[in-house]
Amino acid sequence: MLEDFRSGVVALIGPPNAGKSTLLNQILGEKIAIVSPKPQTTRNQITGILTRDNLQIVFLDTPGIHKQKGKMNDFLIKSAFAGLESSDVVCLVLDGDLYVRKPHLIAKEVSLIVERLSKVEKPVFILINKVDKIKNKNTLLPLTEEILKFFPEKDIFYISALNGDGVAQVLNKVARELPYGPPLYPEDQVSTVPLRFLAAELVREKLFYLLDKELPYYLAVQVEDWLEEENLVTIRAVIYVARESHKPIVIGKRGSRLKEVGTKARLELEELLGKKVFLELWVKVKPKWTENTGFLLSLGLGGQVV
Ligand SMILES: Nc1nc2c(ncn2[C@@H]2O[C@H](COP(=O)(O)OP(=O)(O)O)[C@@H](O)[C@H]2O)c(=O)[nH]1
Ligand SMILES: [Mg+2]
Repeated sequence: MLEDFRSGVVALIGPPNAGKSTLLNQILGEKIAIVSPKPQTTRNQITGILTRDNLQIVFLDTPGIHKQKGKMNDFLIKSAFAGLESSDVVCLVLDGDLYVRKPHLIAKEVSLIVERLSKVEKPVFILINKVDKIKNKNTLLPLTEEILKFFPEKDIFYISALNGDGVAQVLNKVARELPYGPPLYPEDQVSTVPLRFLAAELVREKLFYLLDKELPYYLAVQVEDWLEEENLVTIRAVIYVARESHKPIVIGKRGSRLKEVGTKARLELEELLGKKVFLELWVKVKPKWTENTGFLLSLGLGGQVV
């Protein structure tokens, strides 16, 4: 019955690498947000839509909140905080395993967030993630006490975004906080993210895994052509690098790295689209693109609202 239907927006915020995108994928049972072991993988605000019998939750996966400088980072932070504004409930995701090992990082990572959250007048839940990695569960109590110093009186949940432990409890609790109202999106829609964008993101994810250290932060991927036929989709994407010297690294010896990226991304795209995919990748140099407002906007950065 529509009178019982609840719908609303939940922002997933937190430091980079806490597991926000993994959590979103876990909740939806589908991969719509890319994930990597390196921080700051997520650049755009990604929406994931969960629809159940009498409930629709629109999740905003946001870039991590961090303190780095530069125009792109300003855009990322803006996008993360835009999620805060446009949501009914906020879930703050924290890497519990990291903080058990390095408690001094708590203050460093959450200070920016504490400041902003103190002004938020909506339910905020703290999700302590990666508990599957915490072998000694006795460490959870001191960790919780430490975290509560920054967020007094907030509800705490222990979850594993990776294997799903504790996630159902969070969803139940979140659902009860959402306003009554009709669904915001059709019930079969899982995301508002366009397929072209998802394709570019999958390429970027593979680059994150195959390239070392800093380089992935200076890469952007854009789909330039998308030709859909009955059984085949032909996709042409450009990988932008910031320097000439980055180009051979991305391409690899006799094109080997680019080939590996292409194969891995193609296989996932074929699964996603249910069709054969021909994926053509090009590498182009775009100096200082991370400071180029027009280009950043063309990548969809800068925060979008639901
Ligand atoms: N063991 C474990 N790893 C996780 C969990 N959640 C995320 N990760 C890993 O942490 C890394 C960062 O995850 P990601 O979702 O990209 O973090 P985000 O930057 O907050 O979106 C990835 O390597 C994930 O596989 C979890 O619950 N348990
Ligand atoms: Mg992410």
